[in-house]
Amino acid sequence: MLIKRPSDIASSEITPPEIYRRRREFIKAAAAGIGLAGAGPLLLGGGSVLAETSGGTAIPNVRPSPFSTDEQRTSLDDVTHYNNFYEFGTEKSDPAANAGTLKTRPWTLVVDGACEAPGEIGIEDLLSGFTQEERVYRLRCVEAWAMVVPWVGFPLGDLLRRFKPTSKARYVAFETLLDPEQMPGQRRSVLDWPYREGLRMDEAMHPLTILATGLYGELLPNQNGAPLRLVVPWKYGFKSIKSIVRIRFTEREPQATWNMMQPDEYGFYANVNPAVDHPRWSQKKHRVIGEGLFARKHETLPFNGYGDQVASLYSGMDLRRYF
Ligand SMILES: Nc1nc2c(c(=O)[nH]1)N[C@H]1C(S)=C(S)[C@@H](COP(=O)(O)O)O[C@H]1N2
Ligand SMILES: [Mo]
Repeated sequence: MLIKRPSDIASSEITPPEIYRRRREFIKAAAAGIGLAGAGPLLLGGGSVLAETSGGTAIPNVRPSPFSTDEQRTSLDDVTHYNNFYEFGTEKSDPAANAGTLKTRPWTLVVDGACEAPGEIGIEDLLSGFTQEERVYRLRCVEAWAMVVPWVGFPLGDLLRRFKPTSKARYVAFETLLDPEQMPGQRRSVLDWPYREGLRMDEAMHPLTILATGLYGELLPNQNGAPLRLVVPWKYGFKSIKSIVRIRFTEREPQATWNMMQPDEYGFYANVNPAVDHPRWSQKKHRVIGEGLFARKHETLPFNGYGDQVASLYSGMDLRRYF
């Protein structure tokens, strides 16, 4: 994500992902060269570096999902070091460096609003009470880069049904933790905290929409939104709200952070649509991080390739207006 004020434009936003990545590899190699290689588990053979804040805990009994893409997966190193999580800084490298201050246990999710059974549920019950599946999804950011990530999680709809939404529940609103002690980025007013997102009820209940608890078979690293984040594969990455503490059923369209900040750039629907350009970028193609600067760009497909499953949700809607 990117906001318009030039002073806020992070250099990693303007640096093409591949160049940014090489710079990191160069720094790693240089560090190894001056003798840090013996310094401990941080630098592993093959150049893979574990996230400084990674959970590193395997999630048991993860089931593969037929919804997964078989595209080549982005390396764990890239997935955990090229992040957007403004609560920990606006540079892509900031979340990996800074998210260690987030405490993910205990963690309670509150579910309320237009439902018959409002309540709370702890992260341990979310992990043990729902079948954890591996879903390999491509997450495409609005700035035209994407990653292919083996998420672990479960359908959001399975959770929502337990709280018995009423007929007034037309939308679902999500909120990230608000705690400037743990999330130092919240001490600056770059965004109107807490980070917020929303889905229409049918989007939230769609079987492709998951709450992720992990990636690459392990609990989510903090920088990827531990302990619980949303992943909606046919929408732009910014819909994937991280470190969720509250879900609320609403009658009206809820506020969504980037939509509030820049309504002409980031629509509420955020459906990946190659036919509708972002005011500052073409949406027709994208790069997958890790494939190399000279790799052919990928054609962006409507709804990020999930049109067969989700296009019907939007029939009759003008997707230029509701972008
Ligand atoms: N709370 C919170 N959630 C967030 C963001 C953020 O800044 N804060 N950034 C969003 C954006 S713009 C993207 S592209 C994805 C990035 O997820 P990743 O770092 O796991 O790739 O997280 C989304 N969720
Ligand atoms: Mo994004």
